[in-house]
Amino acid sequence: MNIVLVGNPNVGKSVIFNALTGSYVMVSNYPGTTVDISKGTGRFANHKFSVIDTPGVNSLVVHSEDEKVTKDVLSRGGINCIIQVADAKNLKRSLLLTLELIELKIPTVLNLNMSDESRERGLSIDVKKLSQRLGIDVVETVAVTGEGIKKLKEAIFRAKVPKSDIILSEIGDVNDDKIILLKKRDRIADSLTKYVSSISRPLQKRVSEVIGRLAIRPLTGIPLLILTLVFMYLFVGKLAAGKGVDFFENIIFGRYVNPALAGIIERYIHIDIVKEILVGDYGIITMAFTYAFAIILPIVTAFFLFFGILEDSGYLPRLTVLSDRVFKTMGLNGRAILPMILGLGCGTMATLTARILDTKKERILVALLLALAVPCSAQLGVVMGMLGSLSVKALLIWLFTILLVMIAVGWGASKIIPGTRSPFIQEIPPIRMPQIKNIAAKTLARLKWYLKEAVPLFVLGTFILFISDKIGILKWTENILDPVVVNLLNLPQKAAESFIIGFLRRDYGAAGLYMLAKAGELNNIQILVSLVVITLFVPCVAQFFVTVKERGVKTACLIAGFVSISAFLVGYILNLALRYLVFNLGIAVI
Ligand SMILES: Nc1nc2c(ncn2[C@@H]2O[C@H](COP(=O)(O)OP(=O)(O)OP(=O)(O)O)[C@@H](O)[C@H]2O)c(=O)[nH]1
Ligand SMILES: [Mg+2]
Repeated sequence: MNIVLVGNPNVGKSVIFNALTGSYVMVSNYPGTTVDISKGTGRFANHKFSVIDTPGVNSLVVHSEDEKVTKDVLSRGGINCIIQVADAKNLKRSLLLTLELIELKIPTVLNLNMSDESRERGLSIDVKKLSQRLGIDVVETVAVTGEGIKKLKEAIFRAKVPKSDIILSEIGDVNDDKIILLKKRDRIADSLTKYVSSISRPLQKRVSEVIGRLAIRPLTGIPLLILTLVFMYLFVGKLAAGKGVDFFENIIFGRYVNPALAGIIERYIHIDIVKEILVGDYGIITMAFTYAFAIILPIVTAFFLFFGILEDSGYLPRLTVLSDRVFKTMGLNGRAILPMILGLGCGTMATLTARILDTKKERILVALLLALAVPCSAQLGVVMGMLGSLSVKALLIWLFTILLVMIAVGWGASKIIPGTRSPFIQEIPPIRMPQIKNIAAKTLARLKWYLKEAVPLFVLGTFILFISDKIGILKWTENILDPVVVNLLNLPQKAAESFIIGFLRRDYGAAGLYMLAKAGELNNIQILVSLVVITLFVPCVAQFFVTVKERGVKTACLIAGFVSISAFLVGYILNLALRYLVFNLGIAVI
């Protein structure tokens, strides 16, 4: 039996998917979390069924690429049951989609999810009547607590093709400002939404609502954003990248793991070259594992935790409203901030999320800015850790430079790339208390993915360096890069290695600089310049390939080329400026 979950964005489809299949796909409190399908299998009463989770759609008349994914699934055929997951507190909008789904003539179940929130708002839905009118089962659930999931599973086996005589005006008056699909309509006698009785209840001013509103208004929203960033800096940059890394590097690895491994290798391995591959200058243990586990793992763990809380709170969609004006200068609307912020988690995933944007121009612009100016979590953590040991001034210079470059390039590119900017429509979900269970599951899923994706690349990168070093290519490449790295950027020759392996993984490159700085081979200006360059420099291999897949080879290569040149150019200018200020004017800028 093939079941497809369909519904408006952010209504809880993915939570329902997880509940039906027992697996975990990402769940976050903003529309556009799911941008591709996920498949899973579930079992109920000795029946096995396959379930597909889809990106949210507002209508089957699709606008963006993520919506197209859903439409494609629905038109592929072979579906035995559609579960339309709906937000119970937003019934009108849900029923508009139901009307479209009816046309497909596929057995359907209507799932009114989030009924806790609809109850809280004093709404009560006459499920029986609604079910009779539609001719299908209507099941209320609270996906996050599991309430009603059993009933939903039972209903799957009773799924029927809905009645087809329902007309648009039956949906009732659509005067909710959240609904953008229809203009206000007159309520007719038997409107479907009349099955909703609203018990008037004095609306409590909840703290969450107040915070939600404060986050959007510039006067309070900007200080709140700064506060959030400061928290992130303290938690990720100071605590994890400072204390956490110290602990892992010096105590766990330095005192226990490395000596133990060295002892084992000393005892059992007598071939020099193997020893060198494991614990030499470019050794898998000394370099790849130390970078991956001692430096980056504590940082990304902290970042994923912080980020998960941010995602689940419902703050991000509010940030899109706050920043709409800034994004306008870059030919984008505030919605583009979602992929950009997700890029702080992982640029590869974020490049996929650009699908939620409506026009091709916007998707190209976001792919470009993601490749250029948005550091990923691991890289950002290392950068913050290094800047944290310099000064807050250095951190601000780094931030200012990156933002300036982003806005300038965005502005310029939006003038060159043909196409239009779409109007800004953003649905704002309620502020919700993040659930520890989801944050834990999400962080674990991301860490697993990090280990699976990053560690093999770290090992590969280290091995490439090892071989290149042995046969002399490394020195040769460094010499070739000399004019740029040494003359232009005024960095030591060894920094070239970090830029080279930055191709494989951005954080790997940053970790290389971290080690260089720790060894005292970089002065303050050099640290700042190298960090700006590595932040702007090419996206990692994975992100490059995703850009190829989403935007085509030509665009991806153009982006990579442009980004590399800009990175060095900006680094060069910054280096000149900093040196002028420090040496000629004697101003202690850092
Ligand atoms: N209070 C409450 N929150 C819920 C319920 N179901 C889901 N949520 C929350 O709603 C948010 C969205 O859930 P998702 O499962 O990611 O929604 P989705 O429909 O898959 O969203 P997209 O993939 O973006 O279309 C998350 O913060 C969930 O924790 C529910 O029944 N009650
Ligand atoms: Mg989802």
